[in-house]
Order: sequence, then structure tokens, then C-alpha cells
Amino acid sequence: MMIFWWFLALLLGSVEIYRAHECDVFTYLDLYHAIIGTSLYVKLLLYTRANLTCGQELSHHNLSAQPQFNLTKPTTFVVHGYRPTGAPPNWLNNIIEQLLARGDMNVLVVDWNRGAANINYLKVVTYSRDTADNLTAFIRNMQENGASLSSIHMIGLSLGAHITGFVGAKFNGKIGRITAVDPAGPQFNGKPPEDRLDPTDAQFVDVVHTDMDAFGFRKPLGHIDFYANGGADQPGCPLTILSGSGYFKCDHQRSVLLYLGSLNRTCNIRAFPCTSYTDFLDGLCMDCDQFKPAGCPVFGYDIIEWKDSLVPLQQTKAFFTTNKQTPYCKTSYWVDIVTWNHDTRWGYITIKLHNGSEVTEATINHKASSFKKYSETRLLAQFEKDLQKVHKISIKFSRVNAFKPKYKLRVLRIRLTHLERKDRKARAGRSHVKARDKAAGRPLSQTAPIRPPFT
Ligand SMILES: *[C@@H]1O[C@H](CO)[C@@H](O)[C@H](O)[C@H]1NC(C)=O
Ligand SMILES: *[C@@H]1O[C@H](CO)[C@@H](O)[C@H](O)[C@H]1NC(C)=O
Ligand SMILES: *[C@@H]1O[C@H](CO)[C@@H](O)[C@H](O)[C@H]1NC(C)=O
Ligand SMILES: *[C@@H]1O[C@H](CO)[C@@H](O)[C@H](O)[C@H]1NC(C)=O
Ligand SMILES: *[C@@H]1O[C@H](CO)[C@@H](O)[C@H](O)[C@H]1NC(C)=O
Ligand SMILES: *[C@@H]1O[C@H](CO)[C@@H](O)[C@H](O)[C@H]1NC(C)=O
Ligand SMILES: [Ca+2]
Ligand SMILES: [Ca+2]
Repeated sequence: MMIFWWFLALLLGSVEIYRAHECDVFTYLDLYHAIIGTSLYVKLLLYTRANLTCGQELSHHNLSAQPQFNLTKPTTFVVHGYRPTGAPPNWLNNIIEQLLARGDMNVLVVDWNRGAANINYLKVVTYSRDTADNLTAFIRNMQENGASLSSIHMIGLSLGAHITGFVGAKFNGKIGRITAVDPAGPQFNGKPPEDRLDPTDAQFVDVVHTDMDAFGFRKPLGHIDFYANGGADQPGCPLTILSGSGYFKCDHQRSVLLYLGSLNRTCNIRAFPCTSYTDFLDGLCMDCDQFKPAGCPVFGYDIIEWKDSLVPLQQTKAFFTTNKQTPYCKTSYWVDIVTWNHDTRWGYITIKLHNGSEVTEATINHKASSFKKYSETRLLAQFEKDLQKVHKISIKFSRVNAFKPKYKLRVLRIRLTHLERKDRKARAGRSHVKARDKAAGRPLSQTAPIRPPFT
């Protein structure tokens, strides 16, 4: 009998030890659930530096039940969006680990998958309001237990971005920061501020747009709105449905990859405040003197460092271009070209920089550039790589009208100025660059190598 009780005690003891190490996970659903519909359940999963991969479900009503939840530390909420297939977001572990690498904080994953997984998007939109009300009650509870609203950062993706806005409005914009990662457009475009995210919802609201022509929101919603590659379509994403299933979500999901890249500091993406993407591509917005000494805003997690200069401006739109894969950041140069053709030439320019081992290319074809005898044409060229020491520049010139006969661009001088390190200049002297006739089936244009004297 004694042995039996011992055995039982041992068994119970080991079960208890096992339970203490158990992790709570994101709700896993599938298409079946999405089709029959799910009813809302808001699960809060806490992650801390104590264990980056082991989530702990929090009680909505008793915060002291989870001792790891330390309210003197800042808290970052991560709020996902619509989940039409019910599967957990694949970026979740990544964002949790990157946030905790950046700071000692509570990361709270707001798992409202029961609610977000439903093929009826309109139903999900109504659940987003309920989720916001639920989170509002939870944050009030946090406040009553000593947390300050300023130390709260909410990161909302897609539909989740509007949830963070609804919560923020309930606290009269006193929450520290809201980050919207491609905020949802359908059912929100054109709505008044109380029915969507807007700059009054938090002390600082930063937004990135990557798919404003489909799943994303078009107009600015924050103190700063970054429009990646203009905000509608992303490089490397399929342009037609024939190119695969990525067609539907690639642009929208790129926002998450860009944000993760800013968190892990793969490379800094400088953005340029401007009224339109075309003006930015034309190089009309390269001057960030108003942000001295910080310079042009850096996209992503660190934009908070520009808060004091951005908030007084109320709303700022900023633009940047990216590569089609990571590292996403490009390197910008001013290209100043002087030509000596008798007649003014119009055309597109492709520039290659060589450093002995690598080559990087920039194409300026969003519109035709004009080259007038002896006057300087200034272009913005964005290269996929930052080559440390440029040995050689080559340029390709192609005519606007490919059916017209070929002609040469007689280059008197080219000067490249690195935008970040203005001291880094590259110059080249006299050269001919031929433009060829595309329609004739010959190479689009001739590449003329120019050997510049570098310093
Ligand atoms: C929030 O949602 C959870 C689970 O869905 C529930 O247990 C909790 O009571 C809700 N909070 C409020 C204030 O309704
Ligand atoms: C984190 O939790 C997982 C799952 O319980 C466990 O396997 C792992 O050893 C833990 N890591 C640390 C550093 O405690
Ligand atoms: C909250 O949880 C703690 C720890 O589990 C427990 O001691 C306490 O009694 C709970 N409080 C309430 C009001 O349930
Ligand atoms: C909570 O966090 C603060 C600040 O990091 C720290 O000083 C304190 O010891 C922590 N409390 C507990 C119970 O871990
Ligand atoms: C940073 O994040 C991006 C996007 O998820 C990823 O592609 C890249 O490999 C990461 N880099 C490092 C150094 O972790
Ligand atoms: C060329 O630039 C790349 C990228 O900055 C660098 O890794 C490489 O070492 C450079 N090569 C030479 C020969 O300078
Ligand atoms: Ca609002
Ligand atoms: Ca798009």
C-alpha cells in the first residue's frame, strides 16, 4: 500500500513538472473551419527572453497568474489579420525572436484565429471590432496593475492594423506606438477615421504600404506612411495570375518581410518624404535637411527615432524602392551627365558599376530623360548593391521610340555621387554611347565602358 501511494505521488509530481514546461501554441485551424466558420476566441500568448519559443497563455482577468508577465517592462502586441486558410502565420516565430533580440519586453501575440479564419471576410471584419473591445478590456486591466500606456507598442498586420487603431482610439491616442504593416483596404478604404486606423489613435503611428491596389489601404493612415516601391506592386512578385498562386498575396506579404528585415537590421532602407512616387523617382525629394542631423527617415522599427520631428508635421508620405529579395535595400546615387550631341536626345539609361569582382545595375526608365548639349542632366539611380570601390562605369542608352533609327549619345562627362556618403564621387570623361533600334532585333543598346579616374 505504501509503495502504491509513493508511486502515485511520483506520478503526480512528474505530471506537474511536465505541465510547468508545457508551452501554449497558436490556434491551428484548416480550410474546413474557415468554410464552416469559427466563433471568436481571443488567446493572448506571452513570449519573453526567458524562452523565445515557448508561449504562455495569459488569463484575461488575473494578470498575476503568469509571473513572467512583468508590467514594468514594455509590452509589444502583435496582431495578425485575416486568415482565410486557418493556418498559423509563418512569420510569427521570426517576429517574436527579432523583437526580443531588440529589447527586454513582453511580446504578446494576439491569436484571434478563431474569428479570423472564415471565408466570409465581412464576418471577420465584424470580429475585428470585437477583438479590439476584448483587447481594450485587457489593456485596462494592465493599467490597473501598473502598466503605462506609453510603454505599449501594437504591431498590426493587415486587418490587425485596424484592430490596433480601434484599441488606440479607446485610449484617446495615449498608447505609445502603433505600427501598421500593409493595413487592410477592403471594407476600410474611404471610411472616416473612427472606422479605421488614423494618426490620432496613438502617440506615434507608422505605416508601410505594399499592396494598396488590392489588399492594402491606399491613403496615408499614420504620422509617417512608407510606400514601398510606390505602395502598389512589389518587385519579384507575379504580375499575372498565370504566374502562380503568389499572385494573390505576394505584394501584401512583402510588407512583413520588409518589416522583419528592418528588425534584424539586414540593411537600412532610407525613405524620402515626397508628395508622389513619380516625384521621388525624378529625384525631386532627395533633400532631408529638415531631419538634420538624423537625415532621411529609415524605414521600419527604428523610425521611432524620428518621432519628434515627424509628429509636428502631422502626416508625411515617404518613398523608397527595394530589390526583389533580401537584402531589400538599394543604394542611391546622383548621376550627372553632360552630353554634346547637337540635337537634344531623349531616352532611357541603364548604368552598371563594376568594382573588379562584382557588377551592379540601375535602370532609369520610369520616364524618358532628356539630354541637351552642354547642360547637365541629373538623374536618381538606385543600384541593387553597394559596391565599395567602383573601378568602372558603363552606361547603356536606349531610344524612347524603338522604331526610330539608332543614334549615339555623346557623353562629355558623367559624375556619380553616393547619396549617403556624399564624399564618394566617381567621374568619367568623353565617350560615345550608341542607342540601337530595338525593333531591328539587334541588341537593345551598346554598352560603352568608361574608365574613370577614381579617388
Ligand atoms: C476576451 O476574450 C476571452 C476569450 O475569447 C474571454 O475569456 C474574455 O472574457 C474576454 N474579455 C472580455 C472583457 O470580454
Ligand atoms: C524553451 O521551451 C522549450 C519547450 O518547452 C524547451 O524545449 C527549451 O529547452 C526551452 N528553452 C530554454 C532556453 O529554456
Ligand atoms: C490569480 O492567480 C494567482 C496565481 O495563480 C492566484 O494566487 C490568485 O488567487 C488569482 N487571483 C484570482 C482573483 O483569481
Ligand atoms: C520586472 O522588470 C523590472 C525591469 O526590467 C525588473 O527590475 C524587475 O526585477 C522585474 N520583476 C520581476 C518580478 O522579475
Ligand atoms: C532578416 O530577416 C529577413 C526577412 O525575414 C531574412 O530574409 C534575413 O535572412 C534575416 N537576416 C538575418 C541576418 O537574420
Ligand atoms: C566589390 O564590392 C563588394 C560588395 O561591397 C565587396 O564584397 C567586394 O569585396 C568588392 N570587390 C573589390 C575587388 O573591391
Ligand atoms: Ca481611428
Ligand atoms: Ca498589388
